[in-house]
Amino acid sequence: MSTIYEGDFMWDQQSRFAIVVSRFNELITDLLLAGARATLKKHGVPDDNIDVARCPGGFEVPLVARRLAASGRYSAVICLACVIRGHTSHYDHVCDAAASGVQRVSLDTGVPVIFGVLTTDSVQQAFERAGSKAGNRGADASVTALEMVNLLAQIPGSE
Ligand code: INI
Repeated sequence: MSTIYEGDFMWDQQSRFAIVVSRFNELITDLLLAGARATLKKHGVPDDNIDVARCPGGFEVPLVARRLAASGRYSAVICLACVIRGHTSHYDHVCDAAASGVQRVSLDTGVPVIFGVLTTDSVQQAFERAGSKAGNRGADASVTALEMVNLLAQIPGSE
């Protein structure tokens, strides 16, 4: 008999969520944070079950996420940052470090660590993805976190 595992967005009372948010491009990351919080709240997660850690930039996000994920306190860690392309290769280094770091933390700890990091060519593109015409990547990250927690709880051996 075959099994299909698929998470829904139900929230289990014991679940706690951590959000790591960078201060770099704070005008935008504050909007991502608001979107992430509002979406968790819409799905029934009380503020008391959401902790927030602020860090300097996207480059630092994986280390903070790792500490939070390894603490055993959180069902998922949501990572929020905003990297905007400049005139040097700095952008690429920060993006690569953030993306590979977040994925590594997730695979190393077994905790869903969600990549809600905007990587855009302009400030305008970033605002569009932080609550204006192209949705809110922070809100999307919270939906992904809820689904991943639910999905992993169904798969044997995931505890
Ligand atoms: N950090 C960001 O989160 N976004 C950026 O756009 C950015 N730019 O463009 O430089 C950025 N740089 C800082 C970096 O994340 C580190 O905080 C810094 O290099 C110290 O390690």
